[in-house]
Amino acid sequence: MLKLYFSPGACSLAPHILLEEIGQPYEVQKVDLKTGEQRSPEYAKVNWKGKVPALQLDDGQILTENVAILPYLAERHPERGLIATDVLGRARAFEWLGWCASTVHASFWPVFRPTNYCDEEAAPRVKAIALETLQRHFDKIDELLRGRSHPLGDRFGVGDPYLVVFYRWGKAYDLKIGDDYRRVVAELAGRPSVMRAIEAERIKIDLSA
Ligand SMILES: N[C@@H](CCC(=O)N[C@@H](CS)C(=O)NCC(=O)O)C(=O)O
Repeated sequence: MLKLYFSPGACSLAPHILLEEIGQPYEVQKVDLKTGEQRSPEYAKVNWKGKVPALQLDDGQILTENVAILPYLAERHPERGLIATDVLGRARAFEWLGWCASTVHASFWPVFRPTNYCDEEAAPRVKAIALETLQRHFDKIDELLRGRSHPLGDRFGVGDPYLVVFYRWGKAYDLKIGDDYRRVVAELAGRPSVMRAIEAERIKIDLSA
């Protein structure tokens, strides 16, 4: 059985949502990022990178990185139609997931832990600059969602769960969320798979303006 190593509200929420969408039995194991469990010798045996998500496959192998885990889950269940099957459609999915993981997510790092990038004195400024960059990413996401409900195609799929992850983080740091981005997250928040993953992680989606 698949097993997802996750931390509540972390980027591991994206595969958690997808696993719920797929609807096959799976296990979860919480990794407490607040106490540094991700850096423990036990967790290093699971994922030497010290990060969530990590997905344990049926044969015990571990798969890491959302850009790998999300398409893997989607393509394991072609019957769910969670990812395009044509060459360009798949490339579009990787294009979106790559931007989410390597640009949007990475832009949060200096917000979460500015002192990884500078000394204490410069930290507030580094964080403020990162938030300005993130606001531009959020404005772009809002623009991309104008007149549509999904980042890829016209149905829920591999590209949607990241929207929930970033929205929650953006709200926590008072980023301005555009009307279209909020509308799409409100739609996602009403989806049973999203509701179940949110409930399982004991977190919330604040849809207030
Ligand atoms: N490149 C990885 C990034 C994973 C990542 O940054 N996970 C964060 C949570 S959102 C984490 O585990 N952080 C723990 C730490 O840095 O100590 C992916 O996209 O899956």
